[in-house]
Amino acid sequence: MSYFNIAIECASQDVLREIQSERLRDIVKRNYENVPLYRQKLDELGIKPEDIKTIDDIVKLPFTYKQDLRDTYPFGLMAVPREDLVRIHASSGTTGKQTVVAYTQNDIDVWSECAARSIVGAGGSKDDFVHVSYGYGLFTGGLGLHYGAECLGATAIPVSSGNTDRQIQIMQDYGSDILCCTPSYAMYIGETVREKGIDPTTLKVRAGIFGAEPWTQEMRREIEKSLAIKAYDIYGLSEIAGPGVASECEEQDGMHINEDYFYPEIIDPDTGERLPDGEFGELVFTCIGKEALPLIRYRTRDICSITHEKCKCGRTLARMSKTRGRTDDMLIIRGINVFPSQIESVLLELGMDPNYQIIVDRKNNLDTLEVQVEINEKIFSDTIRSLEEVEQKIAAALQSTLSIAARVRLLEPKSIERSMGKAKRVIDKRAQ
Ligand code: DLL
Repeated sequence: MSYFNIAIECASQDVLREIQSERLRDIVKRNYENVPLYRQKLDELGIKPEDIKTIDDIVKLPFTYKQDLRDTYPFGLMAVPREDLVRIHASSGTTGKQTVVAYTQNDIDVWSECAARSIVGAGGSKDDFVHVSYGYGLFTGGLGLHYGAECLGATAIPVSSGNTDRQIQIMQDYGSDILCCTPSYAMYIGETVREKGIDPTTLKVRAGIFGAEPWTQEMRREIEKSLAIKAYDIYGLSEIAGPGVASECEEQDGMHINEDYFYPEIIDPDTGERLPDGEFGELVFTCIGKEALPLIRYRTRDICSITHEKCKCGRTLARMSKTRGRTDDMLIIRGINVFPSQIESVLLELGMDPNYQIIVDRKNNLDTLEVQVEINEKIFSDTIRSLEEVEQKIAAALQSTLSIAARVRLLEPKSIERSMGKAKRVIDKRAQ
């Protein structure tokens, strides 16, 4: 088993707590002194930086919301002078104003180390070619993994997203060892490899580091099969750092959170109360090691659970589960909570490919749910069943999982647009 920074990744809880406490004291003080919004929030609660002594005191601190970043757009929450910033990124958010984030040189170094830990966690080493097909630009995916690869001493191939034929050509010609992209793009690359008649085992690539959007265990199996690799999940968000906030090790049993820099909590999104290990709730991060934007108790809106149990890989860093969606992507259909990931699980379990779209509408004051999914060769070759029967079977499975009726429409292969970045699965016409 290899680690990038064994002293931290396998540290005892006491050592970690010591680091976390010291860094928390530091960022609370710096935020109080340099960021008007934090001074105001703390003053309103009657809290002074001296009141924060250990990491357990974190519960006394106020939350930070995406709206706070929007209200202070673009640079109002920075805790350092403008000239100390060396990099800007922005959220890929599709609604509202973008949120802008910035980094000092030290922040970039911290983030790069975290991304390097992720690559090692996925079995990578300095001898590998790391093929980066996340987009480069304001989105953190491309540059995040790129700097992680360089920090490790591996060789980054900055392909960026798009031009799938060229991606495959480069994989073949250069011998890429590790592929980094969104899981939906990995599916598409796998599909293209198959269409070109290339045997995936002839490609050198052995692992993939896929994230930036939710994906299910079923989708992992599909990707692993189509590219003959092991597929690892990586989590991050621009407000906190970018890819590498957490990622899977070779056990593929939860994503290790780099909690020496990003202190995690799970809370009940309605009451703000902290929840124990194992319970699902909203993930909240405090950027305890950052200089430019050391956010305090940032509400990610991602829903997951955390465990502090030691992993079989030897790492002691807490692990987060795959996300179950976001508090804001949960659909409420006829009063019932529906997560797109539940629909994806049902489809994949029934042998469909993850090429689907969820369309929610309102007709005669009643919410409607339609799931469109492409037929694939497996279904085609199954001559015993008519397509109508397949639709009915999927509808019945959705009804039993979601407790809500859905109309299922099978579409021709390739009729749903493929995504090279984050896939857009849900079209909610009620909001338009
Ligand atoms: O998506 C950073 C990233 C890039 C992560 C490349 C992993 C790989 P944002 O564009 O700010 O940053 O979007 C952050 O994406 O709050 C989650 O809702 C979602 N997300 C990111 N990674 C995962 C994942 C990047 N592994 C938002 N599983 C987050 C589920 C994820 N959702």
